[in-house]
Amino acid sequence: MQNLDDLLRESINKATTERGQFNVLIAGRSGAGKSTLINAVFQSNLAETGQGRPVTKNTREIRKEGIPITILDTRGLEMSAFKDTIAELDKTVQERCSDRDTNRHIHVAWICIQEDGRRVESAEIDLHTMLAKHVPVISVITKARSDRGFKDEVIRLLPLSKSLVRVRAIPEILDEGHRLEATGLKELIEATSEVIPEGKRRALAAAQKASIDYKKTQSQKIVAAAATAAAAAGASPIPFSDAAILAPIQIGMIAGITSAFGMELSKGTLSTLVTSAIGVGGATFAGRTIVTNLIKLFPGVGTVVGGAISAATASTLTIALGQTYISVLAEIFSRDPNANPSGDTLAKELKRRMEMNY
Ligand SMILES: Nc1nc2c(ncn2[C@@H]2O[C@H](COP(=O)(O)OP(=O)(O)OP(=O)(O)O)[C@@H](O)[C@H]2O)c(=O)[nH]1
Ligand SMILES: [Mg+2]
Repeated sequence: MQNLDDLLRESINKATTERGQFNVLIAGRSGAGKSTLINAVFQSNLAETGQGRPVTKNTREIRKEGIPITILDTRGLEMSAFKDTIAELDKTVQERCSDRDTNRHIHVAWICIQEDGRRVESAEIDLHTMLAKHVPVISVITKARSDRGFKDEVIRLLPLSKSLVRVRAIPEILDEGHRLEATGLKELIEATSEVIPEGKRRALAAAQKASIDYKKTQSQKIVAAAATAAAAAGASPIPFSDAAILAPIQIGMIAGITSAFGMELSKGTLSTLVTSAIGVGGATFAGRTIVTNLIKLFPGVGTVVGGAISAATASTLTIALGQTYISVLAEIFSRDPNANPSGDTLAKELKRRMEMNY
């Protein structure tokens, strides 16, 4: 018997620690579209979060409680003193990247250049050379509309960039009433994901709102790990009384997915989900409750033989629960990237789908 309250708290701490913190440096001339891009890609209109804390003369640090990202917003490239801006930034980036805590590192830099200017200045070239010494750099062509060879020009002038992405952060209405949709934001997330450490991808998934698919992909890794753990737990058939081992695995999985989707992970939310969807409740619980309830909910996925479930059933139950929960969240956030569903709403929908699908 384990205390449910402790288990919820432990699961939340673990999910939050494993998700970590993702940090991006966004640089570009004034008016290049940095703030617009930040608001289009990340949760919660981050660029409007006050003025941010100044880090150097031209760099502000933007962050918001509950969102696992820090943005270093750098300006001043258009000024004649841009070399000072770059030298100051060099020191800051170097300092942060040598910190023992990887949550302090800068994990990627986006250099924003607007397409209609069709110019790459020496400030941008120098900045990209400096940054590439410390972090992966991605060239971002903003306000994309018609390339006319500009992309190749940027690739030629900023050769140390790992990739280049053309984006249109906000839809554009052309003269004839024709509408150009926002574009390139998902590609920017994918390109970013490729150059950052695996351990930072969950934080990226959580902080961004441009790609629901990316939230799903990162969550699926959590399900796969939980399924492996569940199978190991069931490798010697689990008698019900020992199945308490499954509860922490599944509660941890639900906590992990919730945080990978970027939702606030309160004990209340997690408790509601766990209580009503998997039928664990009260101050203490026995493993048998969770297994019995899950088998009732997923009658198609496993059997109980002589009071024990097999490794296959343990992992199938875990996968069914995880995938169903991902589908609930994906649908809610596809409809509204800024959604903030309550634990109650999630629990009801999770239960409904489990009963419907299995
Ligand atoms: N059409 C179109 N306009 C954009 C796009 N991105 C930004 N803009 C516009 O460009 C202008 C400047 O954008 P900001 O996001 O404020 O630029 P910034 O880089 O943050 O500028 P500073 O904060 O001054 O350094 C605003 O009027 C935006 O609406 C885009 O993708 N398409
Ligand atoms: Mg701005």
